Amino acid sequence: MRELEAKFGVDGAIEFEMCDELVCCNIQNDVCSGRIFLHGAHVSQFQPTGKRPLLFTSEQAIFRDGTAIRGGIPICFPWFGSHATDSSLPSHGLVRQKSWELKSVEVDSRKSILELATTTELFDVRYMAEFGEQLKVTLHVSNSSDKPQSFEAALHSYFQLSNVKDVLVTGLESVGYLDQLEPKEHPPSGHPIEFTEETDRIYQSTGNTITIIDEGLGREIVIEKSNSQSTVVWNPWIAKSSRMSDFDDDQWQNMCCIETANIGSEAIKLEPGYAIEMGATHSITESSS
Ligand code: TA6
Repeated sequence: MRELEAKFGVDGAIEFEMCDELVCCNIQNDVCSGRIFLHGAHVSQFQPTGKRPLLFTSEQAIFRDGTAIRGGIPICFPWFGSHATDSSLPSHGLVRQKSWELKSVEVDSRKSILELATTTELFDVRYMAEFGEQLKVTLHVSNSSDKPQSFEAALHSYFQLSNVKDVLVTGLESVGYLDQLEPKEHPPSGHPIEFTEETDRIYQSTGNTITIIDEGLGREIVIEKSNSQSTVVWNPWIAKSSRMSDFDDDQWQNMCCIETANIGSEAIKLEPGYAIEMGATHSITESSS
């Protein structure tokens, strides 16, 4: 950690500490604070100055090698969900449980930009996290092999809510979806999403901006995607929460995931040496009331 502090540390702006077994970087500037782990390049906190935290991180989250952090923004890559052919491989890919290398830090009074990198057998991966008035995260994937390669990716963002039963999610009213729990394809619902049970949906062919309307906290969370054609909406509800050891039984009430992704039929195929970026800009608008 001393090497990180010497190379990247900025007193009061970029500081490193251990969280259990993992190294995290605490970010502070005039407009926000945040936290990112080298483990999984995992953003776990973002809070605009004077506003409530944007992201949900489980109070039971585990911070150690080989375990994905429950909450924040896990990076799912190069596959989403279970591996297509090898059930022994981890859910949601390899990189959220890897230690990434911090490549660069750029700070000024209103913006802190960190770039991290990792590799897999077939890809070079970079991740830019920009902590400012908004939280902007960008995944850059390049095919480092000598053959065309396909991958899935998702920024599996967990958002802090007053109560999931009281929020509305707009932006997907006109998009059909696969209900992963059935599984069954559904036509567009024609209305905002309300959570009344375990919800695990994949919306395809949509780059739409998503808004979480949370009257309980008097705010809206806006997720503007870039280069993403899939959106996953998830809440574990009661039964699944009770089966998650790194998640309190009742915490399902205070979160939902809106995931910026390219998965399934929207998986990305890259020619050798080619690259693509996918990202999301997250912002909070406080209701005028
Ligand atoms: O994105 C929704 C989902 O695929 C759910 O099916 C649920 O498994 C969730 O991700 C969390 O997965 P994880 O491997 O982080 O427990």
